[in-house]
Amino acid sequence: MKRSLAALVGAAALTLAATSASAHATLEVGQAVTGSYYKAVVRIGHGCDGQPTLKLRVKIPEGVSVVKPMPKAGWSLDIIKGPLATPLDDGHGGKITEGVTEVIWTGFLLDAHYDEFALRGKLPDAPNTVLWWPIVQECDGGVHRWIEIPAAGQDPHSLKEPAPSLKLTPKP
Ligand SMILES: [Cu+2]
Repeated sequence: MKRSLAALVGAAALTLAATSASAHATLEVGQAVTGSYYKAVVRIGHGCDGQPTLKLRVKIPEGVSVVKPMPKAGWSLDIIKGPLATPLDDGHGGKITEGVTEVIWTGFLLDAHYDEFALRGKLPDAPNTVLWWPIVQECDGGVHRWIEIPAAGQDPHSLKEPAPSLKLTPKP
């Protein structure tokens, strides 16, 4: 009796983990070659406690440059620019000191529906590091802040609202 209950609880925990991983705000592709152009596709699996999503704010990780969001029918697009913490080489002997720091989509997405939001950018040359993409999902009467970053050694799955991560792999 005790054993079967434990097995049941274990199975339930597994189901929960699988559900939350697919339901959070996540990146379609979680790893990419360092220094390459990367298409970030943010997947939104649900609203906030059943409420529809009205706004999505995606913070661009430091070092990601030449960011261009992909326009989306039914959604307006705002691009926030700011000074870069680390100026980047522009490839023509100069420095890029300003860049896109945040992309904001405003529209409407029912909790019952699923959608994807895309942008493209050039990744920094930092192999074997992880870039975190904090996302704030604003709903009609609620908010999800997908901004939690695990501490060293902490299991990201233990976080309630984890930021999506992108692993940079070495150049082939
Ligand atoms: Cu979720």
